[in-house]
Amino acid sequence: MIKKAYAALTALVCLLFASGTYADQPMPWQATLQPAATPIMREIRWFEQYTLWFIVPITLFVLILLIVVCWKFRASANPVPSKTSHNTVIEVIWTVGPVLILLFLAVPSFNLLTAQLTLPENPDVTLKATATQWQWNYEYEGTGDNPLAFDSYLLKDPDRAAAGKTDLSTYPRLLAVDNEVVLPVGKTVRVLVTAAPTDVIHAFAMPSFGVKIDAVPGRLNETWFKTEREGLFYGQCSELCGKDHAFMPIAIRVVSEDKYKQWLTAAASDLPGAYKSLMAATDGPKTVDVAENAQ
Ligand SMILES: [Cu+2]
Repeated sequence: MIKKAYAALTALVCLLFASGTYADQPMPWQATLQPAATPIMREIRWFEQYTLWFIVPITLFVLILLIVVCWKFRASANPVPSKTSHNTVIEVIWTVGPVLILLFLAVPSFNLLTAQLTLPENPDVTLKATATQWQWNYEYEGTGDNPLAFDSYLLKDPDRAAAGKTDLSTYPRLLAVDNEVVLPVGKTVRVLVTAAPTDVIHAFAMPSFGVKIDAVPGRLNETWFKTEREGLFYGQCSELCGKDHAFMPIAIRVVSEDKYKQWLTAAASDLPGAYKSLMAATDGPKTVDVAENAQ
C-alpha cells in the first residue's frame, strides 16, 4: 500500500517536473515555470526555487505550531487559560526573525529587478510591438525609411494547411500565429511596447524570456531580452482586454543571425515568401528545437 502510494507520488512529481522541462509553451498540468531561454529567466527560476526554501519551512512551522496549540491548549486539557499578554524575548524574536528573512529575500529580489529594468544601451535589434483589439503589430525599427511592419493574428484552423503549419506540437492551437516575430539568437533585443491610441490596455508577455510588460495606449513602455537558444516561443496577451483577449497570442521564432538577416531582407518585399523559406530552413531539418514543444 505504502509502496503503491510512493510510486504514485514519484510518478506525479516526475510528471510535474517533466512537463515543465520540455515546454516553450504552457503544458497541461504544468506546475513550474517554463524553461528559461534568457539569462533573466534563469535568474527568475533560481529566485523562485530560492524563495521556496523560505516559504515551505515557514508554512510547515506555522502549521505545526497551530496543531500543537490546538491540541495542548484545548479547553478540556487546559481549563484555566493563562493571562500572559507580553513576553519580551518572544517579541524580539518574532520581530528580528522576519526582518532577517525579508532581507534575505529583498537583496536578490532587488538585484533581479534592477537587471530586468536596466535597459541595454546599444541593443542589436529594436522591435516595436503595438497591441490592438485583438492582434499584435510588429515593427522593426532602424530598417530604413520604410521599416518592416506586419500584423500578427491567431492562426485559424482552416489556414493551417496553406501556411504549412499543420504540426500541432510546433504550432499549437490558440498559440500559433500567422506571422511570427523573427529574431536572431544571442543578440540583445529592445522591445518598445504600446497599444493603439484609441484602444485598451494589453500586455506583452513571453514566459520563457522572463518578459511581461503592459501595452498602454499613448505610452511607450520598454523592455529587453537576450535569447540563449534557438526555438519557437509562445506567449500571450496578459492583460484582460476584451472578448478576444484569449485569442491574441505572441509567437517569437529565434534563429541564427544569418537566417534572421536572410528573412529580414526577403520580408521587405515578400513577407509570406520570407516565412516559407525560413520555415523550410528551420522546421525541415529540425534546427528549430521542435522537441522542446513536443507534447
Ligand atoms: Cu490584449
